[in-house]
Amino acid sequence: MTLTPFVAVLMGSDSDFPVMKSTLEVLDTFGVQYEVRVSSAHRTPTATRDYVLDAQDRGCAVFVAAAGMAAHLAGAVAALTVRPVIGVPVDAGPLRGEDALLSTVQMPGGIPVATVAIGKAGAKNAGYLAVQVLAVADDRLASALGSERERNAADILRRNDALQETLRDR
Ligand code: RP5
Repeated sequence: MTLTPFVAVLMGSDSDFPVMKSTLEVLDTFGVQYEVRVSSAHRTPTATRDYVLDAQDRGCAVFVAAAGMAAHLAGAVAALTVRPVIGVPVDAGPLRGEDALLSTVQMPGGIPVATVAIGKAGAKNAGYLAVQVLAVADDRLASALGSERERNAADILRRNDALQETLRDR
């Protein structure tokens, strides 16, 4: 039986969801299948473990794991699977995500977490990175990613032209 690869998006709390909507928007844009779970490395360690192992068995190709503060979720997921794990440090708490960034990125050798930027910008890039991983074995996704980059480049050139015009008319 061939399993359809999907992305598993985990977050330590439902309070992370407003940030993680940015990941889901990107996955929706590219028509990628995903599952979303609230699962905490600290509050529900056994459920997190059970979900990761089950998702891997069912064809999860990439895990995205988001957490704030002492953000160990991505690392805990990475310890359980050899699938790529993308970590999103969430800007929760008084340190505004700098604590989560260091907790997520400073993994020991052999257990990597591909860590993106803090907050919504990182969540968006987590979506793109997950699509890029899937695109290694999916020509439709690779072509859609390429087309989007071309549109983005054309948009920047247009904005530069508009700025040059504004500067000329000053
Ligand atoms: C982390 O603590 C979660 O990922 C969240 O970013 C933060 C606060 O969680 P709540 O107290 O809002 O549930 O584990």
